[in-house]
Amino acid sequence: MSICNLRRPLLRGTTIALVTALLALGPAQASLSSVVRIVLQKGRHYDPTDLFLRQGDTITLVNGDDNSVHHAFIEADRFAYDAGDQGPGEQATLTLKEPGDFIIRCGIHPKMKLTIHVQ
Ligand SMILES: [Cu+2]
Repeated sequence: MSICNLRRPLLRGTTIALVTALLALGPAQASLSSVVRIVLQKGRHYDPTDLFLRQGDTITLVNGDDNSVHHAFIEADRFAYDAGDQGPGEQATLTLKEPGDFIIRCGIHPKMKLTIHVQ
């Protein structure tokens, strides 16, 4: 019984040290890895309407409307993207693998445009 009481504080100290080490690693890894940008689909607009990104970055498209469905897509020479129908609150992701300028449109709202500039 006395052995158990002695071991508990030691285990707790080890756990705290491990968590501290992981927290210290987090920001360093984030700065080296790709970026995730949130784009809102709301009121028949993309917000923002222009995005500057690097290859490997990811866009998360979020339908911020209460009632509208959106359907983001890209038709480019080198690749195509189709998010499918996104109901209110739903998300879709797109990872950018090709450099260049591309326009993300909406299959339901023709005036919705988001220009992405990928380096
Ligand atoms: Cu739309």
